[in-house]
Amino acid sequence: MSEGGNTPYSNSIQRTSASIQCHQRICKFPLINVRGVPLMSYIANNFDSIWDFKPDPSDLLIATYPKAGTTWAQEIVDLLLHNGDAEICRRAPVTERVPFLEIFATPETPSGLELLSKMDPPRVIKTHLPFQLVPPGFWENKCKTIYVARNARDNLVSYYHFDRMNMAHPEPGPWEGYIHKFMRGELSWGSWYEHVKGYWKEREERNILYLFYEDMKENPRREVERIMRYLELSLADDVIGRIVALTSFESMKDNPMANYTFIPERVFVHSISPFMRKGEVGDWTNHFTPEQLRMFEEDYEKQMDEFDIPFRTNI
Ligand code: PPS
Repeated sequence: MSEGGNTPYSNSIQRTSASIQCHQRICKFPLINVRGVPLMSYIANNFDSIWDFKPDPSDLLIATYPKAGTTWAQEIVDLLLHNGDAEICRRAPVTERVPFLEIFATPETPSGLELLSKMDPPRVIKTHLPFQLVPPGFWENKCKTIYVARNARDNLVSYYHFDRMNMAHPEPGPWEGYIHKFMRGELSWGSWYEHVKGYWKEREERNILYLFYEDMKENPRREVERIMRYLELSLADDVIGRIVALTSFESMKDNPMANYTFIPERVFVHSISPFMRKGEVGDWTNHFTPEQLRMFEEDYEKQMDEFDIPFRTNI
């Protein structure tokens, strides 16, 4: 993105003094604020072209805060759109079947925009952008949007382990400090609190299907059927059953087109923490000390004050 250009975000970009740190051809990108949202520099510096993306009205957006259940939703949707055909849904890695809107090219992968330019609509598109940074074309064209939200405690734990294993992400540092970065909204893609609230506020006006990871764990069939109805599909009972089985944590962990082992090991180091790590509700209990939990909850009440979003930390 050119600084000072005539775009909605030109004046809101703040260059950080941090530089890109590269080790063995893997680059850790500094975070740059775009309208107050920290994004990795390769996203922030290309934000103009992301903002200008013009979806087709038939395109479907899957939006999430990182680590909230994106890949799970992507896999469910792809299977629903292909009548539960497991072979077709193994045609390519999930990153190619469902391009990641704001991801820019690395030596290993093309950018999301490049992939999208080569696909005919209807396309399924992934984003982690908070509501206010989603290209306005999605709302102008009334694109269907599925949002998956996950309770803050488990979302934080999952993000922590992901930042440990993803060599392109900023260093997570120790757990104790990471909690504070999460609470202050300093991680890539910004504040979890603002993210979940942003889509919640807009869900009725924009016809957003707002799902919860915990509901998907509790009763996957019910949630798969909910997505099916939203997509205006009607699949046979046995096909729905197959989709539920194919998108269980165990099946997806074994699926090389969904489990992110297709990313080179020097970028995603699964031996540090696998992408398909635990897939549970309540793993936060293994991470928070009583004191950390007290502090986190006190802050949570303040940040979520006027919002009554029905998150569950246990099922
Ligand atoms: S990303 O990188 O933001 O796209 O990651 P995302 O897919 O949103 O989140 C990864 C976490 O989701 C868990 N996961 C699942 N849980 C239950 N069932 C299924 N099928 C499933 N697929 C992915 C994955 O294990 C990560 O959570 P944690 O808690 O780290 O295990």
